[in-house]
Amino acid sequence: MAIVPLSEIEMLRRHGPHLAYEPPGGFDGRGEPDRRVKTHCCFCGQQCGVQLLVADEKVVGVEPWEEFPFNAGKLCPKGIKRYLQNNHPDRITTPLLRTDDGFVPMSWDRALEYAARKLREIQSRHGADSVAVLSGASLTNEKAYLMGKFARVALGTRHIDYNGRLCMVAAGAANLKAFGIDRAANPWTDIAETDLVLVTGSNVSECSPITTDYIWKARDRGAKLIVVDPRLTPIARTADLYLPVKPGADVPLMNAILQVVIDEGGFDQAFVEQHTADFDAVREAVASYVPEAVEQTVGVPARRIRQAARMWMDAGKSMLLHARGIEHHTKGVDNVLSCINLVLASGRIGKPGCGYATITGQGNGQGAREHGQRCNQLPGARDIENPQHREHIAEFWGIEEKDLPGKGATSPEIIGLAHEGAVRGLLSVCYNPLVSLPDAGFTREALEKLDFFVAIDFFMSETARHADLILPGSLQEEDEGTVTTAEGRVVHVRKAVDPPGQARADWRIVCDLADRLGGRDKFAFSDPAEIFDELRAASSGGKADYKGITYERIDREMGVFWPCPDAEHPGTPRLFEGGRFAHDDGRARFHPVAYRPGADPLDDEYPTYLTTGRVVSQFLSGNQTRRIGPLVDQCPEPYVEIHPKLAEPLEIGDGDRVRLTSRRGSIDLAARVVSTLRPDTVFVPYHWPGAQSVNRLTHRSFDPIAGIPEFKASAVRVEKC
Ligand SMILES: Nc1nc2c(c(=O)[nH]1)N[C@H]1C(S)=C(S)[C@@H](COP(=O)(O)OP(=O)(O)OC[C@H]3O[C@@H](n4cnc5c(=O)[nH]c(N)nc54)[C@H](O)[C@@H]3O)O[C@H]1N2
Ligand SMILES: Nc1nc2c(c(=O)[nH]1)N[C@H]1C(S)=C(S)[C@@H](COP(=O)(O)OP(=O)(O)OC[C@H]3O[C@@H](n4cnc5c(=O)[nH]c(N)nc54)[C@H](O)[C@@H]3O)O[C@H]1N2
Ligand code: SF4
Ligand SMILES: [Mo]
Repeated sequence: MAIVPLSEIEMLRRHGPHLAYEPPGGFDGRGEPDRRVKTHCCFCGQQCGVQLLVADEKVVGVEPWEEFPFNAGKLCPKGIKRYLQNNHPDRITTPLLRTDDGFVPMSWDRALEYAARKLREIQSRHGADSVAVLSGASLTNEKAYLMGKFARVALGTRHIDYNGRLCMVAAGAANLKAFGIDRAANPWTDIAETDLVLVTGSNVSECSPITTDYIWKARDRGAKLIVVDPRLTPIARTADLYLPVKPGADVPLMNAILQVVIDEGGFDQAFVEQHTADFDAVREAVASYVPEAVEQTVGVPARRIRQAARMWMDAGKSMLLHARGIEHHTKGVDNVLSCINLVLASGRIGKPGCGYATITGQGNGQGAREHGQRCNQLPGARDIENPQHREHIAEFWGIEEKDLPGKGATSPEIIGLAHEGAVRGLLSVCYNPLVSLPDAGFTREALEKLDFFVAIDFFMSETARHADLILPGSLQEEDEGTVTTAEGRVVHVRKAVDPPGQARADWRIVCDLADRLGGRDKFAFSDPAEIFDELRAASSGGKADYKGITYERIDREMGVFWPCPDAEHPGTPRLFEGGRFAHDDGRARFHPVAYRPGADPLDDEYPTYLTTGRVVSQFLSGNQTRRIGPLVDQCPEPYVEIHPKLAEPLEIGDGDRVRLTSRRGSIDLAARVVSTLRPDTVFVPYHWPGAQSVNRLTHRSFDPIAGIPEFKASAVRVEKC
C-alpha cells in the first residue's frame, strides 16, 4: 500500500465529511434561544460534549461546547442533527395498547396495572424465570443500575441482559481475563502522544469520528499508522501500512506479528518477568505462526506481516486500538487476546503515549456494562456467581442471598428461550432486536410467540410493533443522569426539556412498574440523583468503583475517570501505571490462542464472505437516525460493496440490483462496485429493517465465552437480479 502524503491527510481533515461544525448561532433564523444546556451527544460511545439550544421548552438546535476537552466542539453529522428528534412527529406520547384494530391510547394507570398483572400472571403459572428483561447501553448509568435491580428484586427473574451483548462483550471478557478489569486502559490524550497507532477492525473515521482527530494529532508529530481491515476504510487510506486481512483471520495475523517480534528480540523481557504471567505458553503457541506459513490463511503477504512487526518494534511508544471488526466473531475473545498478547509482550501499556483500548461503541457502552444489567453481573462490575459478591449486593439491597437470582441467559439466548416457549413474558427497554440480532427471521418468530410483551421506547421500533403494550419513554435530553465514555470518563447528561405529551422519564416508568409489582420500598426514588447515590454506594469496593464521583464533581472537573473510590481520589485516567494490573497478584495474564475457522464456512454454493457494519450518518438499528431527514439524505438505503474482480464475471455494474443469499435467506440491494475491499468479501451496512435488513442473512453463532454474535463473517452467494 502506498504511503499517502500528508497533504492528502490535510485535505481529509479540512474537507472530509466526517468532522464538521454546524455554524454556531443560527437555528431556523429565530435568533437567540431561551437557554443553552451543556450536555453530551446521545449516540456513540465517545459522548462528545455539545450544547443544546432550547426555545419554548423545545430543543431546537445545537452549538459546539468548545470547553469540553474530549472533542473541543467537534461533532460528526449525527451529533449535529440529533436535536431533530425532540419535536419529531413520530414521538410516542401516550401508552399504547395492541388491539385487533391496531394500537390504541391507554391511560398510564391502566397501562402500568395491566403490565404488572400480565407479568405476574405468567410468572405464577410458569415460574419466575418465564419473564425476561432486555435492556440497553444507550441508557444512563442510573437506568442501567435500576434495570438490574428491577429484574432481580422487583420481578425476581434471573433473565436480564442487554444489547451490549451484541457489541463490546468480547473485548470485555478478554480484558477481564488479561488485565482483571474491563475498561479502556488509556485516556485518548495518550493516542495523540504515541509514535505508532495500530488500528484493527475499526472504521474509525465513520464510527468514532473524534478518535480520528487524536490519530491525526499523533500523525502531525510523525507517528506511523497501521490499519488492519478487509476494507480500505477512510482511515486506512491515510495509513503507512494497510493489511487487508481476510474476515475472521485476525488470530493468525496477530500471532504472526508476535512471532516475529519474539523471534527478532523485540519483546520487553523485564516487563514480562516483573508484571505478567504465562508468557511461555504464548511464546510456544505463536512459534508455528511464521508469516510465510500463515499468509494464505491471513490473506496478507508475509513480507507485509513482517513489515508490521518491524514498525511495531521500531516505535518507542504504541497504541493498539480495535473495535467490532475483531470482536464480532465466534472467536471474538481470542482475537482480542491475540492483540493484548502483543501489547503485553512489548510492555507497551500503563505509560504516557503507550497503551491499548477497545473503542467502545454504544452511547453508554462502558457504563452500561458495569452496573448490573448483564446476565452475569451485579453492580460495581461484580460477578453474580461469586458468593461474596452475591452476599454483599443482597445485603445492600436488603434481601436474602438465596432470593437473589443467579446467572441468566444472554440477550440472544433470551430470544432463543422465547422461541422455544420457556420465556413467555418480556419487558424490553432500549433494545431493537428485530433489526439488530442475527437471523432476523428467527427473532421475528420468537417475538410472535410471546404471551405478553411490553416495550419502553420513544419511537415505534420494528421490535415494538410486536409488543402488546408500548410505554412512551424519554430521549436522552429529557432526563438527568451520567454516562461513562469510551475513555472511562464519567460525564453528566443534563436534562434540557420535559418529555412531550404523556411520555415519561424511563426511570420513573420502571419505578412505577416496580411499585405495582409490590416493590415500593426498594424503588422509592424521587429523582435520578438518588439512584446515582445508591449506585455509587453499591459500586463501592467493586472493580468499577464510582463512590467518589458526584454530579458536582463531574461538572467541576469535566468528567471523572473511574475507579474513583472516595471524594479525595483524583480518578484514574490511565490504568496499570507502574505495570500494576487488576488481578489479585497485580500481574497481567498472557493467554495462548490458536486459529479456529468461523461458524458459517464458505463452500461452492456460498463462496463469498459477507461482512457487515456501519455508515457515518446512521446509528445502529436506525430507529432514531432513519427519522432524521438530513441524515437519511446522506445514505437513504443500504447497498452492497463489491470489488470489480467479483462484479465483472457476474456482469454486475455499479448501481445494478444484486441478490445476496446466505443459508438463512436472501435480500436484494444496489451494488456499489468499489476497489476498496477484498475481492473475496462483500460489505453491507446494517441500519435498516425488513427486506433491507442484512441480518436476514447473518447466522446465530456466538463466541463461547462472551456470547457475541458473528456479525462480521457469513457465507453468501452474489447474483445479479
Ligand atoms: N456512524 C456510526 N457510528 C457508530 C455506530 C453507528 O451505528 N454508526 N455505532 C456505534 C457502535 S454501538 C459501535 S459497536 C461502533 C462500531 O465501530 P466499528 O467497529 O469501527 O464499526 P463496524 O462497521 O461495525 O466494523 C469495523 C470494521 O471492521 C472491519 N472488519 C470486518 N471484518 C473484519 C475482520 O474479520 N477483521 C478485522 N480486523 N476487521 C474486520 C469492517 O470492514 C469495518 O471497517 O460504532 C459506534 N459508532
Ligand atoms: N449485522 C450486524 N448487526 C449488528 C451489528 C453489526 O455490526 N452488524 N452491530 C451490533 C451492535 S455493535 C450493536 S451495539 C447492536 C445495537 O442493537 P439495538 O438494540 O438495535 O440498538 P439501538 O438501535 O440503539 O436500539 C435501541 C432502541 O432503543 C431506543 N432507545 C434509544 N435510547 C433510548 C433511551 O434512552 N430510552 C429508551 N426507552 N429507549 C431508547 C431506540 O429508539 C431503539 O428502538 O446492533 C448489533 N447488530
Ligand atoms: S455520534 Fe459519536 S462522534 Fe458523533 S457527535 Fe455523537 S458522540 Fe460525537
Ligand atoms: Mo455496538
